[in-house]
Amino acid sequence: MTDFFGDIAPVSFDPNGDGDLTFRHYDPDALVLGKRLEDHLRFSVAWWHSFAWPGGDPFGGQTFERPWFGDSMDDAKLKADVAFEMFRILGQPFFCFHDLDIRPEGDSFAESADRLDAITDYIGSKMERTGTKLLWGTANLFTHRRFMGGAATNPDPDVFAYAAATVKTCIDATKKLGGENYVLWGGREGYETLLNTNLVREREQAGRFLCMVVDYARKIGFDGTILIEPKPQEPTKHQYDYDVATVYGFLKDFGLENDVKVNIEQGHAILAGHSFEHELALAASLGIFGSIDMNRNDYQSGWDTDQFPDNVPEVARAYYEVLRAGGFSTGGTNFDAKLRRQSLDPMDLIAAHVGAMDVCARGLKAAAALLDSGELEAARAERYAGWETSDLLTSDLASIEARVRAGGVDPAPRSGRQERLENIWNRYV
Ligand code: XUL
Ligand code: CO
Repeated sequence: MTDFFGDIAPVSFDPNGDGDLTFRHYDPDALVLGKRLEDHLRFSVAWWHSFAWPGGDPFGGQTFERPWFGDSMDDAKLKADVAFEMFRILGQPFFCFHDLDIRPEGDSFAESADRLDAITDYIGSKMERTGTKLLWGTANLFTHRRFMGGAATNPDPDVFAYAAATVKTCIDATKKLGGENYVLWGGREGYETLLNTNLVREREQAGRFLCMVVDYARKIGFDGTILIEPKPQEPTKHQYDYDVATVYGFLKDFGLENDVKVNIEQGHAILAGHSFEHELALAASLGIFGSIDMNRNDYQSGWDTDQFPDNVPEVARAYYEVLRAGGFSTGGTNFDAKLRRQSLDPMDLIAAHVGAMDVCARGLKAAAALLDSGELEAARAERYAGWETSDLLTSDLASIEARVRAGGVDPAPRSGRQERLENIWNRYV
C-alpha cells in the first residue's frame, strides 16, 4: 500500500450523489441493449499519461512531483502499486501500457528486456489479485533519440532491427499478461522533409515490419487483435498511417486487411481533418474497426493535447457508430488522456477519469436509445430504397444509355431531410 491517494474511497454510482468523485451516469451493471454498461464501454486507463508524464509542455518542464519519478526498478514498482490503487478506486476493467512506461530503459537491449520481464511479472501478479485486465500493450518507438529518424522506416538497418527486437519483447509481454490487443502507433514512421526521404522504400519497410509482427504474433499463439493507430502528423511532419482510409490502402497493399484493425483516436481524427465518427464509420464499413482512444484536442490550438472528453453530444456520435458496428469485441475505450499541467493533486487524476467515464456513459446511453428507436436507420434505409429494386445499378453503360434515351428514366430530386434528422438526434442527446 502507498498513501498516494490518501483516503479517496472507491468511486460508486449514485445518480443523485453530490460529491466530486461519484458516478452519476456510469452504472457498470446497468443493462443497455441487453448488455452491461461496463461491457459496452470497456474503459481503460493509459499508464503513460497518468503515471509517467511529468507535466511538461513545449515551454516548460515538469510540474508534477510524484514519489515514483526516477530510473530504478523500485520506482517502477512503486508506480505500479499506485496505478493499481487508482484502478481499485475507479473500478475500470482495463489498462494499457508502453514498455517505457512500466520499466526504466536499461544500459543495453538485454537489460531493458530483462526489466520488462521482471516488471510484467510484478504487474501480472497484481492483475491476478485484482482482476484488472490488459486492453493492449505497445512499444515506445518514438521517445529515445535512436528513433528520431523513424523506427521501422529508419534508413539505418540497425534501428530497424532494434525496433523489431523491441516489438518482439512487447508482444511477448502483452501475451504474457493476457492482453486483448497489441497496438502499433507509428509516431516517427513518417518524414520531416521530402528532401531526404525515399517514400517508396520507407513504405515498403513499414509493410515488411508489419508482416513480421503479424507472423510472429500468430506463431506464438497471441490471439488478440493487432491494431494500427492512425495519426496524420505530430511528431513528424507527415505520418504514413495518416488516417483510416490510408491505413486500409496500406493493409490491402501488403495483404494484411484481415489481420490488422485500427485503434482510432478522437484527437487524431480531428488532426486529419475528419470527425471522429467519420473515422469510426469508415473503419466499421471496411471491416477494420478495433478500438478507440477517447481523448480530444484543443479546438483552438489544434495541438494533440490529449484532454479527457467533456462533451456528451460529441462522444454520443462516436458511440452511435461503435454500436452500429456491433460494439467492441476485443477493443475498448482507452483514455489516452492526460491532466492539464496545473492539475497537481492525486484527486485530479481521479476526477479526470470519473468525469470522462460519466461523459462516455451518457453518450453511449443516448446513442443506444437512438439506435434502438430505429428512427435514423429507417430514414437511411428509406433513402437507399431504390438501390434494392432498380436493375440500373448492375447494367452496363451502353444499355443504360439506351434506356435513358428511350425516356424510361426520370431522375427526381428528393429532400435529404438533414434538419429533420438533426432534430431527431437532438431529441436523444
Ligand atoms: C500518440 C498516441 C499514442 C498511442 C500509443 O499521439 O496516441 O500514445 O496511443 O503509442
Ligand atoms: Co493514442
